[in-house]
Amino acid sequence: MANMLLVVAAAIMMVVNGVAAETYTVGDDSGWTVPSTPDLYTDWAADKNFAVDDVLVFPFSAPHNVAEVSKDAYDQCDAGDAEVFRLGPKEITLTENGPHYFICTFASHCTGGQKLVVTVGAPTTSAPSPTSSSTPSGPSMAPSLSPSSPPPPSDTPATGSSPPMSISTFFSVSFIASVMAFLF
Ligand SMILES: [Cu+2]
Repeated sequence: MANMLLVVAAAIMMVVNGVAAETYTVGDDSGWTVPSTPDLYTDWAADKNFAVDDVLVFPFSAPHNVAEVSKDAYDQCDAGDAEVFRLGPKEITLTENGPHYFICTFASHCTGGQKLVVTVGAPTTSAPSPTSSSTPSGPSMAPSLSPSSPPPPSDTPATGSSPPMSISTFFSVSFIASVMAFLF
């Protein structure tokens, strides 16, 4: 029975967390190299919506390499003490929201355009804000800027009071209920 509950819990996590991670080949057919046009990697990233757990594959061979660096290092093409991966192809998983900067540290390749910035979790045109628990930012910011209605005083009877459900919580509970109905 405990095993069954574990399976159910795993299924719920998959339902709540949604889509699987994507894998992107940097530069597509061009690979990771000094590009023929300086904007190749900017253009490559421009039409993609990167998410946490997506994977970038940098296809290269010596003498190229890849390092994830700070914005300053990216701007100045100076990797400093960042870890440099010299064996390609190299897979790098995007583990955090925000911008990620990559350069090749060999000779002047970076200044020649072998540099990439991808932004993870960038707002898309129509996506609702995710209810994922991984990002604690959000409604706590700027509480005084909007003049919208304050929460009304609650006079609901004690028997009916419960915290509001998010959509995903609702579906999770529904899912659990249907599984339980199936099991018993
Ligand atoms: Cu290079």
